[in-house]
Amino acid sequence: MKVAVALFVSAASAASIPVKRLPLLEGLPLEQFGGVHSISIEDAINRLDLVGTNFTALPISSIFEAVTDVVSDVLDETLGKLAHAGSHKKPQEQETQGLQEEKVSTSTESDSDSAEDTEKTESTQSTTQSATPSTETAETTQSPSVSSNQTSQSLQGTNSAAATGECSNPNIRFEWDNYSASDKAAFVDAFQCLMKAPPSGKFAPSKSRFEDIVRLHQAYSPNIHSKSTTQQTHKFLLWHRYYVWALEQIMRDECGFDRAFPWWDEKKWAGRFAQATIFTPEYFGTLPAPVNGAATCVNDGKFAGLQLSLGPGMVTDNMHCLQRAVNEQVTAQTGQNAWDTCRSRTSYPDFHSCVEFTYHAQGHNGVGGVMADAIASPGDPSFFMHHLFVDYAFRKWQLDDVATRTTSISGCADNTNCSPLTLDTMVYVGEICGAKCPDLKVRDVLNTVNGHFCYRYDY
Ligand SMILES: [Cu+2]
Repeated sequence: MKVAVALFVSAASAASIPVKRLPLLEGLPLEQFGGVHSISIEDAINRLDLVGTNFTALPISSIFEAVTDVVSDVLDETLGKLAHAGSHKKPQEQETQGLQEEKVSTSTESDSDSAEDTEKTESTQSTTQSATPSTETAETTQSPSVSSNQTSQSLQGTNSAAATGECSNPNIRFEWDNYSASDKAAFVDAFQCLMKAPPSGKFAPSKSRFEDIVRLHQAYSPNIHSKSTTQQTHKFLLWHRYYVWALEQIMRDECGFDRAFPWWDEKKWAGRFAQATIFTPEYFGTLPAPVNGAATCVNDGKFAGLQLSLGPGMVTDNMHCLQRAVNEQVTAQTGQNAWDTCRSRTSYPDFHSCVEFTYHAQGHNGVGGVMADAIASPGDPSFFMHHLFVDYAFRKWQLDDVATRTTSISGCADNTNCSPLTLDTMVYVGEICGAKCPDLKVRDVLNTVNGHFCYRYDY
């Protein structure tokens, strides 16, 4: 026994010595997460309205000086770190970045076509394209009971500009509170499955298949988020739509997830996220407050004790716990008022800016900790519930003028020079779900029931 005690003491002493990759069981200081760039809804109204849709013509005006450009700072800092890390030989990291750059010039339509063929072959559902008139505005609630029987996503329609019809049998995403307990459990179990699965090797230095998905967002984040209200990319909504859909395919194909997908009606929990029915010990774990200026590790729920190696920011190989730090004053800004304000915007760039900088950002920052990191936030699985809500918002806004908003696009394709965003602008998710995730054009991801996707929401 004495030997055993001595060993124990020895181990405890060793634990007090900083060792690389030692799991960090305490939360990190809040400032390490930076914060997702946000402005108040009043600012959105007063400031973004002044910008209008012509972002390129607007000089950097003093009206924006009061806006804290957190994301820009974080990106500058972390990109600096990445460049620095690159000099330390991080070949995989550079490869991921290089992959994206390279694809700008090498991707072809035929890639997408061949992927589509593959998808059609694999699909368990009919993939004939419906020629019936649009019924999108009549999306209605259906019984959640069908959710348990839905099969894997079918890819319907075509990737060409000629696609006009809707897919015939879209998957339905059910609001969390309309989703059965069995479906909820299966959904969080699918995340666990990905966390236990080995990394593919294509998204190094991720440590699991789940972290592959985090790494994709981390590596691409400079290109898919606006830097500030004056340096925007309006790819954000489109890219995240594809990203969340890619998660769905991975869960289905690699973890046997065979249910409908959920979405989260976040606006009904504004100001009380900690009471939301996703943040419970059965599912995503509770939503703790910060302690002494640091986030708090999540110690209950299906992801209790989860250790992440990616983040904050662009940092890799940095083990830390899944952590949160709720701020209900911030979550209070994600409610109906913000929803209505953004939904009333008539141009895509205006709607996009409103969402990205208001309730999108405040949903991230309000959960806090990992979620308040603009770059590595997918490490908290609740990221996907938040972005399912953002995609729901995008879809609802599109349905308000479906003929226009599912067939046309405008705004900036990048957050430096504002090259025009067009239907032919490419959207990449690093082929993270294999042949189902080819490089696509905006036209392929603009509609959820036509093009590359075939899903809709329960209401
Ligand atoms: Cu993002």
